[in-house]
Amino acid sequence: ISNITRPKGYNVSFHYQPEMEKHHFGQTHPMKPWRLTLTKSLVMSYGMNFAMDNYTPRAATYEELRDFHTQDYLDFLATVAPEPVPRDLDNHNPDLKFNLGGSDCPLFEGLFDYCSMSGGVSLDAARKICNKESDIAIAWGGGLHHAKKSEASGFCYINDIVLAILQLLRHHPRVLYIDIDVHHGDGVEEAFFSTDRVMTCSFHKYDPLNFFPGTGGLDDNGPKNEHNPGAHHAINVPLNDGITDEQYAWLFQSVIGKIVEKFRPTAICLQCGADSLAGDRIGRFNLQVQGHGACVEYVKGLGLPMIIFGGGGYTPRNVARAWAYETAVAIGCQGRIDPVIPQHTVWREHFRQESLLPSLEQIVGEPRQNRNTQKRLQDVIQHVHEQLRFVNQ
Ligand code: ZL4
Ligand code: CA
Ligand code: ZN
Repeated sequence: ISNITRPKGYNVSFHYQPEMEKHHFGQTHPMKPWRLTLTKSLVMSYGMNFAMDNYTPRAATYEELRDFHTQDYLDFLATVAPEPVPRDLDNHNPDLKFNLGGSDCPLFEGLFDYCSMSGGVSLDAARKICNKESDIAIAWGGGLHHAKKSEASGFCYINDIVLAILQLLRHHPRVLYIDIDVHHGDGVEEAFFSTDRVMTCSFHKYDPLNFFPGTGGLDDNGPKNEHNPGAHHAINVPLNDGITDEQYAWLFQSVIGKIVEKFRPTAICLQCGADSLAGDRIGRFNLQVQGHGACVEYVKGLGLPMIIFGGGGYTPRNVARAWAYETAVAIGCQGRIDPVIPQHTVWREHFRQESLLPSLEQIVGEPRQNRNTQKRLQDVIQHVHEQLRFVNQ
């Protein structure tokens, strides 16, 4: 018998497309869509599915994808064949058109289906927020924040977040986008660069020469031309390796608290990339499930309609931990779930590597050295507060 019950007074919906997890970027590629299977399995083994409305969304249509992406890009994405990689006479790979076919954004079997399903999941979440059937809509299969209107980038081909925000803007005057993936949310920032109806705020590891994508410095706040309405509507929180739960939670709350006070969003989109967790294959931070989840708790506490997206996350068992915990936060049952991962989780063996009683919340692994000084974080907060002086809704 499950101790998980439906939350009183609000609705949580879970948007999940099981076909997504069957796609593979390639044997050793860090992006593993089966982390979604692991997440869903954990969510269900706790019985959380009984406390939410569950949807299996249809894929986004070509027309829906066209709301952001260009026709020539979509046509190419829809028809390009994965194998064999054709070479021209100079031995160049002509598929690197639109940045497709390299090691970050490979061509694989069913690529277009995978992309349109990710778009479909996030659009479905946005529709449930617009028609007020959901207060919190969860789309772990979305969150692909690097995709540009005419270009693939950093494991992302279709920007499902931009599509979802465009949908929200049909009903909401102001949308706040928050991004806790360890990478800069450049694609979303760029898409809404010139509007004051969307404010974007990304927290990320910043090292222009050594860490992807190299953008998102403290002074990157939108168009420099004061007459452009998008000026001051891009907020960036650049960080160094090893940031801890305590520092991150403090930073997150001071920055987001001030943004909400000044910008007064009517809906929030939260990208929860799990590569900001400790022990990630690509990320460099020291966040635990608690610290990552505290961001979701804080945003939920603002009481605004919200979409929760997935994103990065390259140590699958930790991705599943964080996203299952954050699903519990959305439902409001995080205090009532057993910290020991249930026996009947399909993927128990992935957790078993760590201990006989693997914990949902405890990430096992060597922490990184913390390179974030308190002084630097204070300067970051000060700068953000200064930017927001120009914003008045
Ligand atoms: C891999 O092992 O920094 C891709 C990518 C494929 C398989 C075998 C190929 C080996 C790490 C990454 C060659 C890999 C060379 N395979 C990758 C500048 C780079 C050029 C490509 O979380 N090489 C590019 C993108 C980032 C770069 C991060 C984060 C997405 C998100 C949202 C995207 N690209 C240097 C790297 C591997 C691979 C191993 C890899 N790629 C790590 N970081 C990148 O924000 C979903
Ligand atoms: Ca980020
Ligand atoms: Zn990332």
